[in-house]
Amino acid sequence: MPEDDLVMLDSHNEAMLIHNLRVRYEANSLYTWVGAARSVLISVNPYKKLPLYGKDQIKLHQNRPPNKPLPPHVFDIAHDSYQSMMFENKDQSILISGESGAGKTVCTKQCLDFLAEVAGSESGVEEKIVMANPLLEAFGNAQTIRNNNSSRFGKWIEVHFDNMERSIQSAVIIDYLLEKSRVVYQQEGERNYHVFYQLCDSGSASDLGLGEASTYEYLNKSGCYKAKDIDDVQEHDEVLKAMDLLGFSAAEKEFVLRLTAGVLTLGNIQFDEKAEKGSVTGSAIREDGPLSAAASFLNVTEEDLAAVLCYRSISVRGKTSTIPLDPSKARKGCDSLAMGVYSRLFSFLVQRVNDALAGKQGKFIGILDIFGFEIFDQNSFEQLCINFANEKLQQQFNRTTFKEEEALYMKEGIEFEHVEFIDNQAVLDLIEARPNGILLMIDDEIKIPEGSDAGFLNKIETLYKRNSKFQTDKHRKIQNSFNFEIEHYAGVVNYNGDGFMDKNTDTLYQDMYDMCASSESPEMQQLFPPMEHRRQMVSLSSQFRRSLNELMESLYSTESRYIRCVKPNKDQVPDRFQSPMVIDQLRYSGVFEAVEIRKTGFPFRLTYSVFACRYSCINKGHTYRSRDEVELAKEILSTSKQNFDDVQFGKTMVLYRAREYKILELLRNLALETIIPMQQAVQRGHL
Ligand code: AOV
Ligand code: MG
Repeated sequence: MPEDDLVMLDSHNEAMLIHNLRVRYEANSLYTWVGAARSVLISVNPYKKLPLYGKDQIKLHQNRPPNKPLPPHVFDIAHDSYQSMMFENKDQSILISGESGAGKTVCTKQCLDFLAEVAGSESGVEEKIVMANPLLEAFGNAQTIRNNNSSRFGKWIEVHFDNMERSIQSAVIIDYLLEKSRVVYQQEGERNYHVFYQLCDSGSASDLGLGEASTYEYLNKSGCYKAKDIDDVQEHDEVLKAMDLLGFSAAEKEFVLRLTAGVLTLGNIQFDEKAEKGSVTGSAIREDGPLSAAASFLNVTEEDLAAVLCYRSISVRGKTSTIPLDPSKARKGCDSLAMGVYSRLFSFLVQRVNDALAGKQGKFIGILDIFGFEIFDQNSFEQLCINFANEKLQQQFNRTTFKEEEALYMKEGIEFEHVEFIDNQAVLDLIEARPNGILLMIDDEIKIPEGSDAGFLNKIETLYKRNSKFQTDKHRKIQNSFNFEIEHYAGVVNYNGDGFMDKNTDTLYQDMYDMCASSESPEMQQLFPPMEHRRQMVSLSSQFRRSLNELMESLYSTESRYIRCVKPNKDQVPDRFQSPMVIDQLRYSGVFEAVEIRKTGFPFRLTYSVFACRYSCINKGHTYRSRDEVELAKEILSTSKQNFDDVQFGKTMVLYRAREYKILELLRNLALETIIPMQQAVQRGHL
């Protein structure tokens, strides 16, 4: 019989843990606890619809009778968070992790559905929280080879409650690292963001004068137009509905759709070589059609748009001059305009959603749906940021789990074996320590005029050649490669530093920014505020470090629960459990360590009164003499004639491990089997 808690297994080697998960998965039991504290839940993606969700199931989990255990469920995590928030009056967090396609976003929605159903609100804000999803997913999700609805941004949703009524009052969404490059390029078999296909396929196409998806350069390179199981037309209706519900004005809705069309059209502008003064190669725009369409969508003049695409102002020692761009530079610039506009549009949407969800703030439950650890064949700047975030979260997980356990044992004054702290501070220092952490070094490099990827690499190579967590690629000297390796907690990742500088510079060229800011559209002015001091370099790494540090600070002040999502196979199909893949994922997410921590500690703890209440029945016919509650617990155990030598008696509770728990439960069940019929007999009046 598979255990619904991995800590309860007699043997804790990896093979046993995986076997247990496999047997459960085959019986459609997706969820498994790691420890009786119910703070870590494993969820294996079934890739098929199971009758485990919906209002009835929410009710069932909400009102579960205490003595009738249900199998572990994602709703338990939401339920326990809600209960703890109410009874302990403490902010809560649910941290959901796992690789692409493991089910993080689905889990997030299920937790939100549970809270919306159970807590509700007076203002209807819970419906808006749920409806923010189709809107943000249209603009921030795309079909990838790993997931047909892959979130290309991380998000933290804080749901705030009324401290008295416990109903939902407001919510805040914070987004992290939207993948901008997808707007202009997707690899084979992947799609651009859903919204582009929605626009081309739906009624909005004729309103905007758009053609079919295949006529757009930003959509027709990857050979993929349809996403599996996604109905773009229907989703588009949802998006329009969501915008209405979230209080977008007609003008704002139109602005959002037109700007999206504008980004799409920028891809179709083509550049030809043109001779400029002094036989310099410049660019001319091949056809006016896409240019005038894009200019109209962006609400700028054709002349201004053509000028910023074909020329660039540069200032040298305070003197500004204009240089022509050759077609390849012009193309690159045009793409960066598309990415810059799109990412600002996305931030605008998040902002508008937050306006609609704003309200009084009280205690909150925060849910984090963020990209898991990534090790690809080619790893770049994005993977470094993502893996850095995962290192931070892993540290939070370890510290919280260890600290909480040890603090409790000390408080109870019991003997315990100190488990060596598995801390990944060394890697975090390598990446973020001042002044020379790798992410800070990238920032330094973009600030100097002659900064380059190679310059950055040489510097970190010299700085860290003796650091045990860092290594430059063996072939670097021979092949002049840009690769370096970092030993993350989840494994060694080989990063290719080529392009780091460009990727870290999150700034639109000044001319392009000024053009957008000069638009007469009030919404464009909101996206590109004229007063913003653009000359200051904004780096992605510094923005991300700042928002991540804020998130961590807020997480450390909450009580956390963790959902570790696992993807059972690469093919996204039901009923296929590939053990090697699962082992890797459990290792990345620290599940094996969590089992280890829980196992060496005392995962079962009951206060003396609860213990007596539950287990005094195990000695049938015994009359207890102890008055003191500690003595009573000892008497219960000693009179049972079993070996309970390892049980610990703390100041307020009895603490023990899985072995003792199983014996106690067995004795209790045996005792109840004979007691219950007697009680029933009493109720029926036979005795
Ligand atoms: P992700 O969020 O973890 O990937 P999703 O939550 O989008 O992954 O899940 C991927 C797909 O798996 C969903 O579209 C569903 O088809 C299926 N799925 C997940 N959970 C369940 C479930 N409980 N029951 C049935 N099907 C499920 V990514 O955003 O790509 O990192 O970037
Ligand atoms: Mg997702």
